[in-house]
Amino acid sequence: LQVLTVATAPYPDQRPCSGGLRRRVGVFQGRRHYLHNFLQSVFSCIDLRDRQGCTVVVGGDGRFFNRTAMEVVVQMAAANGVGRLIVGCHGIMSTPAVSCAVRKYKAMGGIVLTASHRPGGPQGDFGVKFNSANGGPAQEGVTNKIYQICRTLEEFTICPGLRVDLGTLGRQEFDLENKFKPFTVEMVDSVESYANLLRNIFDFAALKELLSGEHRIRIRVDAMSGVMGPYVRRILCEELGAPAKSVVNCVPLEDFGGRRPDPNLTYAADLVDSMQDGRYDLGAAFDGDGDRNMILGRHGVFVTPSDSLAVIAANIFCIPYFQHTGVRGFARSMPTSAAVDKVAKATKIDLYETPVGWRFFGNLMDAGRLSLCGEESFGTGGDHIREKDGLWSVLAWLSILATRRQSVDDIVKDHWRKYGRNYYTRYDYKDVDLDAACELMEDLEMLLTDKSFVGQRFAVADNIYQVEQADNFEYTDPVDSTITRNQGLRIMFTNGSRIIYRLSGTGGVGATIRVYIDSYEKEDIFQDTQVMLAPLATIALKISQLHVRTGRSGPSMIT
Ligand code: VG1
Ligand code: CO
Repeated sequence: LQVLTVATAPYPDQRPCSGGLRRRVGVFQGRRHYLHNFLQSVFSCIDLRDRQGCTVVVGGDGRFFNRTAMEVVVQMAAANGVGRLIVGCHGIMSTPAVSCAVRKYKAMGGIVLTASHRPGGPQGDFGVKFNSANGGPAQEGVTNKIYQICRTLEEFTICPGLRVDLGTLGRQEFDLENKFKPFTVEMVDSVESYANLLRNIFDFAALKELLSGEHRIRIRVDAMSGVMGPYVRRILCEELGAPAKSVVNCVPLEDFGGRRPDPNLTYAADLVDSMQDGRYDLGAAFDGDGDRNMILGRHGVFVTPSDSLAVIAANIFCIPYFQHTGVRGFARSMPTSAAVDKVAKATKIDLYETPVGWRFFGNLMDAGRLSLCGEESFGTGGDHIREKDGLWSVLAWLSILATRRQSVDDIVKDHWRKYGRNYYTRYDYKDVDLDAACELMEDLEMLLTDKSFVGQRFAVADNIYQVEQADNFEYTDPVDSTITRNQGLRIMFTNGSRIIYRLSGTGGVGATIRVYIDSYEKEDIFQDTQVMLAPLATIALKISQLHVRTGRSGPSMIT
């Protein structure tokens, strides 16, 4: 097979964010060699000596353009000296399964074709994510290097004649010109190796008893027509005995059936509705690539992701894996509620507060300092891989239910009784004018880093909040001492409440402003979240002048 070098012109906008490069499908289709350029930069960023003959894992969430892109990945990997590609059957593999495979096959890295929870289809989004040899999202040094190469790229190499059969399991070999060794593609059953990983973490016999034994509970799991369908069918139904009808939307669709594969109360409303009548004891949904999860209790009672993390932490020894490894540390991203902090304190386990994005957790895990972590954005996971893991989180909850034999609701309420409750909400303002958003953040930083800001009191009705500390969050990695700055504006009040302002790093057009509100109550734990947080929300809007400055009258979404 012929290896071609093709001349190209660089795109200055290919800066990868924490979720890789995410763009409208039209951008990938319409701009000449847009995908090729980015992939070349990914391959070029791997040192030539490391790249020759190495193994790379490729998966995707099955969205529109996945198949086309997969062919390009294979042709370019071959031309760039990769020796072996591990590919999910039909080019489909969840993000956690890719992380698992990178580690299992000792690959140089992984490529995931996904735009996560973003909509799919010809009018939707597509994306390319690059993971490092530890199986986790690439560190900033790597993504910066990719971006630098992107900006000056003049050519890429490709084997245009290479045709791979994505539908047949097993090994396919290709002889390239000027190469001694054939290039091999291994189509693997990624569900099987991922299932095997979970078998070694959880007590499958106990879970099987829970889902299909005499006193079984009923579950409802929505794969949202994303990548998770085959995984939940195989693991929850075939292996753990849940009835077939307990899993829905299990066929991966290119447009996710027109719905957004975003597991929250807004986009997984069908699931919430189907749980209203109390038929199911636990409900769960995933995002397109299977790393995010939402947990619901009977009647659709919502467990916030921050509470989910704290509850798993408090019940961590219901999971056999942690009985063996012990617990090295807990972590949460900075905007995630401080609920898990209370568990860490009570159990005297180290707690890390990191910037948003999973890569910071990966570093701590590699150093043996972290066992369980999570983000408010519907992500939880352990150190078995280096990505958040949706199905792992569901099995973690099932393990807790199997051990405690209580309802989801009672477990959460007991948790609040013991540790107090962090009321938590997030306001998103989408598609805000970029300049307006940046100016808002700059002015806000000036305001709240001024010396006079600390000690100020804000009152709404008879609630008074006094500022204890305010800053622009910065993180020093305890393992390699790298400093990451500018990670969100924080206002911390004397009673432990927090308001955080942050610009999304994964957005497409314009800016998305996120406002996170976290408030701790020791006694008053059974109130409505939005009612409880209303005074802080008012203060958050007042301080930032958010509505005046963005011309909005309310958030685009509340989670
Ligand atoms: C969002 C979430 C963040 C998450 C990231 C990738 O980032 O807030 O917690 O790690 O998406 O998730 P941002 O910068 O838009 O707030 V995924 O499922 O897309 O890999
Ligand atoms: Co995702």
